[in-house]
Amino acid sequence: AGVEFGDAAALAALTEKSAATPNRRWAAGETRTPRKIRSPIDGAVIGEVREASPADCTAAIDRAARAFPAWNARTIDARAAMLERTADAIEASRDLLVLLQLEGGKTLDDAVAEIREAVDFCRYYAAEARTSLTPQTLPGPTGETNVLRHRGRGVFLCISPWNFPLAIFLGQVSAALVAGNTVIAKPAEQTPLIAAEALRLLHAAGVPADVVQLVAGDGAVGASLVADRRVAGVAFTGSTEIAWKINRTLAAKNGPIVPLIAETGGINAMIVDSTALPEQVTDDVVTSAFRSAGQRCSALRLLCLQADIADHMLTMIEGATAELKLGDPRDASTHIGPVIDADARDHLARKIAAGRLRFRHPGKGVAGGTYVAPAILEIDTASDLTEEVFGPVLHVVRYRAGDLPRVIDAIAATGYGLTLGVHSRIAATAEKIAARLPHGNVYVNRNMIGAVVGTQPFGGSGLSGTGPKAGGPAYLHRFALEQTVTTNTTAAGGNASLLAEA
Ligand code: UN1
Repeated sequence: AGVEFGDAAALAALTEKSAATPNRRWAAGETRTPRKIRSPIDGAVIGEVREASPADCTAAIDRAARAFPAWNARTIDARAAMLERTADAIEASRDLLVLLQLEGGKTLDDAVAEIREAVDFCRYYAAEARTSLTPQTLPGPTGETNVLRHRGRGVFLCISPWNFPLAIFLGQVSAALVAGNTVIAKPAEQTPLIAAEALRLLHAAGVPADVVQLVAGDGAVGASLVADRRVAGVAFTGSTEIAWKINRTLAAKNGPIVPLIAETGGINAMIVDSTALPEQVTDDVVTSAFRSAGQRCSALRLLCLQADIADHMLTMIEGATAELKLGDPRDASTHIGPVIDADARDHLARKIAAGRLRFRHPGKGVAGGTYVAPAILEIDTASDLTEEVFGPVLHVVRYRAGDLPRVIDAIAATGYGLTLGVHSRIAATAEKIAARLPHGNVYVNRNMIGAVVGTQPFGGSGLSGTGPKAGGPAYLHRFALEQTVTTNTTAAGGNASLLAEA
């Protein structure tokens, strides 16, 4: 049987909606010479972006800083209502679906799932703000009141990745906005058009233009934004290397000590012992490693198979992988579309060429596009995989039952701690493995991707990031300034003449 990736009902509902705006010219950004954006599907030019200069960055932060006091003074309810209106608009937008495919190279299933996730982020943070960001009176001695309240920090910088150009972009931005911050959003240079369309919907929902601004550009633009002393916090999703750079730039300012919320990569492992159910393992491995062409930070990278079932499992996994359809993601029957660009494709080709190839999918993709056929590489020990390979490339290692502790140690030694999978019919085995590793999301007897907002808070530790988890109750608090107000309520405290003398 083939592998089912998607929600057919959701897909049908979306495609019944109004047609996408015909012949629309997509554009993002305001200044500079336009740069053409090409689709990873076939290389066709789909729009253009005008990227920011250093002066544009400064001017955008000026406007955001001026807009902050009034935005911060709005009620949480008013800000939350704008996110909810944005969520409604995203659900109704056919253009976003089109752009997720054209610019992001997403399959229909992935594009629909991403729209769902973006909507969930907006609604979840709106609801969370209404409950957890409202002032709280804390218990204390008589004669005083203690109120803990949350306000915005100032200008928040949101730097988002190309692999979830809508959901992560809006997740960061909506959390920062509802907490009272004004926002400079710097989308990945590969996907500015989707970000521009999301921004348009935020503005249409009532968020003032200077309160959330898009600054398009490459890493140099991001670096100049991070270096500005007025930046009161940074939310970043992307590579561990860039998170290090951001950390260094923030520290080198010798300025205010501001929060960095970083969500980075992983060498995500799944351990499969000989008690696991082979059909379930097959489905979950193929989904975790190859859905979204493996371009998720949560994706399975290192499959650890107990030696006595390894050959049987690999035969099943290879059979299921061979059934996946690689090709134009606009075709509803396609499972795997392109990788994001030629650099990614060439990097992955080098990694596959350098490895010990066990299996290669026969697909080619569409001419002019950037496709990578799924590959399975074998390695001798778990510690042989030392870097994240971001694409449809799965590394497999065999272990003997007595060697499980060494496998766990090797996974710990990567320094990453994002997702971890365990397939075992013995509950104690899963618990033992999870207890010895610092991973932020542990998946037992299921696939390892697609964390649900509000249900499976997502994020890791160590080289995988700082937390707090996106889509979880602690996330918003990191965007907020906490202020504890203690007031003397005795006669002395209420005596205005005493205050005047002080
Ligand atoms: C990422 O790929 O950058 O659970 C993070 C998941 C997604 C991963 C998002 N939330 O698959």
